[in-house]
Amino acid sequence: MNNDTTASGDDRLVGDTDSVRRTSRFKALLLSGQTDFLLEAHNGISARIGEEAGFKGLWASGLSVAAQFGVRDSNEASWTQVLEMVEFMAEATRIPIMLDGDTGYGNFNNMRRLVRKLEQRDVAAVCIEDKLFPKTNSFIAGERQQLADIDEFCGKIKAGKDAQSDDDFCVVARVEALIAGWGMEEAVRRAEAYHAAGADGILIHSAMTTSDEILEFMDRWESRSPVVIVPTRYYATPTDVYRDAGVSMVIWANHMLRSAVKAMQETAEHLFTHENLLALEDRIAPVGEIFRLQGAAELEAAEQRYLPDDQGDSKAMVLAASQGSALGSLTEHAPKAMVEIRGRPLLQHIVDAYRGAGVRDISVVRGFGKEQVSIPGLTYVDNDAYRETGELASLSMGLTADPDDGRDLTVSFGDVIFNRYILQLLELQDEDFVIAVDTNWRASANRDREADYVSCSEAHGRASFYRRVLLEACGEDLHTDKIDGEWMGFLRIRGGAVARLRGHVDRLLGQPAGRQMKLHHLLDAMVKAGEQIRVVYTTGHWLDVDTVDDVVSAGRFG
Ligand code: SPV
Ligand code: MG
Repeated sequence: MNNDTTASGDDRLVGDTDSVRRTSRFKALLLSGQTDFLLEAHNGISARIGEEAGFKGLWASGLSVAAQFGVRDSNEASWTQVLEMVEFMAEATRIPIMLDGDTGYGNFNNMRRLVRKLEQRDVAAVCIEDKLFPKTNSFIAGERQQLADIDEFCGKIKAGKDAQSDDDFCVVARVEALIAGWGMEEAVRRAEAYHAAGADGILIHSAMTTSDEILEFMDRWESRSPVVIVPTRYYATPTDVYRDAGVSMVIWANHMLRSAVKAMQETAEHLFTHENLLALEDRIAPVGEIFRLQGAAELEAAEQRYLPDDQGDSKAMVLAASQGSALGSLTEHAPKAMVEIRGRPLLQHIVDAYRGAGVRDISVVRGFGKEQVSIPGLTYVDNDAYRETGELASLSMGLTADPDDGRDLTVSFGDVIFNRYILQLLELQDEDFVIAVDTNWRASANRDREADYVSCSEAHGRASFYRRVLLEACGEDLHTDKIDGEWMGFLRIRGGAVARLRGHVDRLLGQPAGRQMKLHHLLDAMVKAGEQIRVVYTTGHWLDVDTVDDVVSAGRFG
């Protein structure tokens, strides 16, 4: 092992801790005496995915970065374009990154500049290969490729090492002699020269489908310095073979790009053929997952800290007083609104959707397990009589606590998650009362679950899109012939009409069964009292979380 280094193989340095520089962590990995793995990444999001999977380091592959730009791995992307991409990768992660620096993009002078620029961008290491600029990927006619002059390449390594200001920045020298058909002797001779010139490690590359060459090199090299390998072609070799041979680092060099390409081809083909998103939706990442990977939550928190406290021109009320007993043990101690979906409470997903649509003033009517409903930044109203009362009573308490300040109000339930698209759809209607209705109501009917069915002035169809469809009746047991859809639980009330809503609520609560009434009773009674409730038809984009199956589906909702 090469001992003339500032970092050692100290395990404490290998961990993903913010306090240890990435350069030091990379160097510690290289020198750890164990076999570690770098995953290829080619942009910020693939880098973050690799980090989340648990990798301790990343390989910014020349092939993959070129490919995601849609160009060839022949230095067609300029070095500054590569640099910019690796900067995004470094920004998206905290683990060390080794850039595949091709030939160093020129001579010793370009190499010096490259190292300085990489250090500025917190890239931990660079690997350069002994070929000529512009290089060609090793797997394209490798045997016909020319190799660099040894002395010239050693000068490049020295220049890179002299240029680094962080002692732990690593320069790995890649030997292409086996690829170019120059034989084992030449490979070892070159590795020795590069090691003597100051390279922190040797990457020995092979295009064979077995690892024979690599293992022979390992025998001959006798651990003079750490060895890095790229088993793209000899993928069938069990990883323990590399471990036993003392390989320091294994690079999975292009597998993120290749898996993404396959998935994109399937999606493109599916969409072109079927002109429909339905069968695809469950097979691809939800949009919410993209937001998460982008760090949307952090921005939201920052907005709360730094933006003026603009309450917006509309507000929301979430009715979340019930226990949700159909969820069994999940809601034994915690209310339904706090059941975790993808690591966050259901209510948080709802709040995120409202905030995403610009609604910042959100009140929540809570009841069962109220002390657990404590997401910051919300206004809470308690319905302590949640066991004896229904949704209507909760709404009444919410309205009583709410100053009628002329702003529009959207009422929804604490167990309904939705895309903000639904809110935008409601907002577009310039009416006193608007509800969202799902045309796909048969899915609920088939599952034999309780649902708020609606009958409307016009069934859903091409024509209804252009017409003003009004609610005619709402209830859980409408006759199938009369059903036009399922109410999703959203009621939007224009500012000036909130007082009228209060009037209807009070009137119903005055009736004997009023305190147990649900909101579908309210809608139905409002229509009977002559109110016009505008219906907006849509399909999907929401989920009523009633059962454990729903919780599972919600995990895929996006
Ligand atoms: C890369 O990932 O760009 C590499 C490794 O250089 S290879 O494609 O195997 O040459
Ligand atoms: Mg490459």
